[in-house]
Amino acid sequence: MSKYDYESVILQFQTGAEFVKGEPYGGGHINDTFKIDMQNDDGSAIRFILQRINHLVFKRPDKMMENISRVTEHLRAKENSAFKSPMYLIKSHDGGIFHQDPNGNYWRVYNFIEGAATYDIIESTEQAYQGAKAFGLFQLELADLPGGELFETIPDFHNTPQRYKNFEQAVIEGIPQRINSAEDEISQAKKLRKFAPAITDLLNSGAIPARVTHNDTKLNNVMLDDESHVGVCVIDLDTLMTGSALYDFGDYIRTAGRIGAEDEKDLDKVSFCQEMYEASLKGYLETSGDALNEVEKQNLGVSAIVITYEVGLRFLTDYLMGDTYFKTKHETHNLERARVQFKMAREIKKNLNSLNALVK
Ligand code: ADP
Ligand code: GN1
Ligand code: MG
Repeated sequence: MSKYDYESVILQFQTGAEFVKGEPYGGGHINDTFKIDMQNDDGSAIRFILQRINHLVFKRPDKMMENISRVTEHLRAKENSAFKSPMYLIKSHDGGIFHQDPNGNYWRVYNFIEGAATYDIIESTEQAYQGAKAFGLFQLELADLPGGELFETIPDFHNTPQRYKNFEQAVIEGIPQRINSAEDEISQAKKLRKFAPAITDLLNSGAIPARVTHNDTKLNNVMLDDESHVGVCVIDLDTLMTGSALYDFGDYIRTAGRIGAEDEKDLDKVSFCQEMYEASLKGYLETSGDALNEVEKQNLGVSAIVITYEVGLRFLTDYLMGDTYFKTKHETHNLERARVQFKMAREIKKNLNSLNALVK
């Protein structure tokens, strides 16, 4: 039984249907997601996604929801678009785009995307290709988002050098026993340090442009059609803000280019797969390719190292600091996740020359 009363929360929204049941859903590390089954007046079934926004991570849920509303409306309003996103926010009874309960929790509701699924682990090159295509199209469709810059939902989110500093701080201020037990991972993190500024330096020098980006383009944030495998919806729009396309491409590779789970304990089961990379690159370039500048294209391979490393640093930092950010299922969960990222970063690095050769 969840500690939340889904029924009273969902009744705050204009679903037009009766509550039947609710249950926790999905494998996200940040928000609490629930699948809510309801019934229309005519007896037909309808489902919704109800989410409790993690307001410790997103300090201005109201501003974040404005971003999401702007983006979902923009994507839905597009004429002749190659990517008309089917996801929209259900308004609350007072016309708002979220609801705050008496305990201070922030809630939102989306229509449930039927006939499609997300994958935590890649299963085929077809999936890798289709997911990358969807993220590429999504990126293209946001290039003409009206209304000025999006609110920065998490400052310095992809500031990898800053993530490195936070890690260094955690090695000083973290839980002493955890620092001792993570000696090996701390040393791995230090060895990859030169990759930290690779993308931010390019952004700061103006060699690559800042764009409206998704910033959390992991494989399980794109829904693929159950039959055709086509990417039908990009989800998890919380971190949409100004950023670099390189972080988005790289984060997709971090997850779609990986054989094995993000938290696999047995590192022998984890590897980087160049075939998955090639399929992803193809999908991404077919869609976003023309919009990228030469420097972006030349740095697609390295971007996968940078973000994989960045996420490894974040998992390790969270482990050292006592698991205050990512949801964990056991004591060493974040440490195991960090190990997988560092192994992946090293493997991508080993293959970098051949990855770069794929982009003419
Ligand atoms: P988190 O920020 O915690 O990662 P997500 O927004 O990614 O949360 O949602 C968690 C999971 O819930 C997704 O991986 C997906 O499987 C499922 N999900 C989210 N939104 C929808 C939707 N509109 N329709 C169907 N499934 C969804
Ligand atoms: C989190 O929300 P979710 O599970 O899709 C995190 C990402 C990390 C990812 C690692 C807001 O993504 O930045 O890359 O975990 N999201 C946030 O799997 O911090
Ligand atoms: Mg997610």
